[in-house]
Amino acid sequence: MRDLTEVKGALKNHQIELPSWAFGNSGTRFKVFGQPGVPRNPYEKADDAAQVHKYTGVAPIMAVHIPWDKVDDYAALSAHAKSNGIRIGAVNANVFQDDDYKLGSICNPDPRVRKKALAHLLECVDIMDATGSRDLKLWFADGTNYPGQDDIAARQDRLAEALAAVYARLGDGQRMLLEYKLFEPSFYTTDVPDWGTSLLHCLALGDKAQVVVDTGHHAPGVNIEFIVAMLLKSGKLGGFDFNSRFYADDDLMVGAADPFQLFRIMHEVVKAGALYPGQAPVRPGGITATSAPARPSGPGVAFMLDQCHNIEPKIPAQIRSVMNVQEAVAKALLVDAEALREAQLAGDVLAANAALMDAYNTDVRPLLAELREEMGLAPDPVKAYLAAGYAEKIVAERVGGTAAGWGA
Ligand code: RM4
Ligand code: MN
Repeated sequence: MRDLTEVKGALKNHQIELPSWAFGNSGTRFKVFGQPGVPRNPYEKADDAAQVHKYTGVAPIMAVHIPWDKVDDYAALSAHAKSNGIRIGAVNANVFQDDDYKLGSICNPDPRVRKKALAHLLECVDIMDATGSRDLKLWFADGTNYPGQDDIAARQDRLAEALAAVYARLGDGQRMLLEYKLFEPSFYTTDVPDWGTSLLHCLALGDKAQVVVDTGHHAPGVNIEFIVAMLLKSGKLGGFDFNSRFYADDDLMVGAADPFQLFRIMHEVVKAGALYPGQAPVRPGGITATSAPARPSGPGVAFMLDQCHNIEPKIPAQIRSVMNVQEAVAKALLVDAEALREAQLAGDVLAANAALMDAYNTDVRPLLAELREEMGLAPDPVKAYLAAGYAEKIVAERVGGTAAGWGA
């Protein structure tokens, strides 16, 4: 069992980034169910994100998605976020909702379309300059539906060319995060379908290019913590898009479908010292290593949520999601690293497994409640949010205008 003061210290330093789009209306391709009180613009999204931070104390960042969050003055949006105690995080590019992109964006066979998509990506870097964002998050819907539809290898060349142009535009302290996804909307090939493809491109580009692991973007049964361990070892894990899935890319609340998987992922993160910039790797013999292997230094891993709350109220769902991540992190921090390593080296299968399971089966909710009280917060964030009347206030105030929503 580790020192609880140190565990709480680590939890205070671990920050979670919220997706602006989680606060807008969303749905499936069958129906978008509107909710009263949803934001009409990115400023109101920032107001809602600030509520999540207000009650959790560990979510001071809101990612934006362009053009969904297009504003005239990004410095003003940044200042608005700041006045609410949060900041603008990753800028997510969107090259998948224009008629021109039917056959792809930067991998499209038509050079005119590729040029248009590249211009959007470069515009996103301009926005990063204005907001002070560190990360450009790139996900491409590019792919094909039918064998023979396009040349698989040629599309990779087009992809590499565009990524290189964006990479060259990045300033100091800016990064490019390349997200992979197995399938959807393309059903035969996807141009960045897996971590191998993303990693190959990132390695070719350089230090500022890193891989994003969206937990909903794998085939069923894939061992995500193995991917995480490999990316951490190579210094190429740029961030997570956390969410839960039962079947495909369900974008449900993280930790809802498989909290044990989330724990296993966070165990790899904690071990590698990647929970927050400056965290030392965990090694046997104490909390941190005295002879830790040199790790690539850098701005750290972005712990982002990428979720949609189609049927549940959005702000408390984001609060719940942050709490779910915190619970997994707390359990990962409680792993007795020394006992685990000793058992592993002794080949004691059952003791090694027990070291992990003991931590996972610990009820960390009292510890987290205590942590919140130390931070001057209510012990139960959802309850405190619901009691404060903000939900009723936005329903009353946000009348008229167009509710933000998927595609809005
Ligand atoms: C994708 C991917 C991206 C997100 C879009 C909306 O499936 O997860 O991260 O920006 O959806
Ligand atoms: Mn994602």
